[in-house]
Amino acid sequence: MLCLLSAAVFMSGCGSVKAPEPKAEPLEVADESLIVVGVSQLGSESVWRTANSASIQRVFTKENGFFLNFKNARQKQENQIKAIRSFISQQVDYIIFSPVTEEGWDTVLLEAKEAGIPVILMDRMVKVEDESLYTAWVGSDFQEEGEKAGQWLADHLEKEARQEEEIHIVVLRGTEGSSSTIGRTKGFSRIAAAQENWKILEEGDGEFTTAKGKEVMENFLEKYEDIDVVVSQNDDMTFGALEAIEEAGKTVGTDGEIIMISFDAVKAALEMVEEGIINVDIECNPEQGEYIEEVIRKIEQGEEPDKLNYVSENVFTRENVSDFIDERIY
Ligand code: GYE
Repeated sequence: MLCLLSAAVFMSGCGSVKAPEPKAEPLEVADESLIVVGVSQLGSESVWRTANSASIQRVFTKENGFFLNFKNARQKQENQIKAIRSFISQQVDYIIFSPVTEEGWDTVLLEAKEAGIPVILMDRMVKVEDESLYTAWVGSDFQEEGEKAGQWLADHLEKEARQEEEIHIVVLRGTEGSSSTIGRTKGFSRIAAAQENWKILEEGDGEFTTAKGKEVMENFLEKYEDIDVVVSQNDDMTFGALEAIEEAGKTVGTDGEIIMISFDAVKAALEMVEEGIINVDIECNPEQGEYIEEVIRKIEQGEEPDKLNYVSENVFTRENVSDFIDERIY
């Protein structure tokens, strides 16, 4: 009976409750030769994210042969799902999106696949049963970034002959459930686990924002008298943490009490590396527009693009940073 009912209501097989078919309403694109791309950006929480969006907007222009429909999901997965569904109903040529968290995409990606629209993931990954639900991914090796941070710290402490001392570490994590948080945490923890004298006091959710980074850091400073290292999973949280540390009357950086490790390497942070305020910044490259364009060009030529496309990245300390600051546009 239930089966009959659901069949009648959803006009589909028993047990597979499907969203109603969206009405096809293709975008009015004046120039038929343009490749139409729908982009769902996850938000604008950080300087990195703004640079990532700018990179997309720079590449997917009419002059370059594209029609861009860009939507900002303001950190909400439901907004991203809505955006993707609207791209499907507009019959765009490609869907590009940066998934706010890894889980929960199977259904909407299946809808895109059934509509025959290739999906290119940008920056973060999805966790899906069927890898054919996306065509390609462009982004960073987050676990490697976390390992680079850990390795830098291990080398630094060795240089300072602090291997015998108990090293107290706090970690400011980014958005829960996002690939960047998962990978950076895993990578750093892997290195930390092999160091007998490292003690991770606590990890807190700073949501990749300056305001939250500051709040979590204030909390850590109240709780722990002796913090040696702050690992902050993006520059925005680092900016907030630095304010909290200054207000608590502690010092940071190459000549200070607290070692600051950051991720992203946006210009304002690189300037702090140069000044010795941040000890090391693990670069995460937001300039992904060209990489995605290359994936699309390949598909257009009937070639199969690589499934995983890693962007190139560096590690910045006071020793090498000066050569890179001037060319930084974000
Ligand atoms: O590090 C952070 C942003 O997923 C790599 O998201 C991205 C991260 C980036 O908000 O600043």
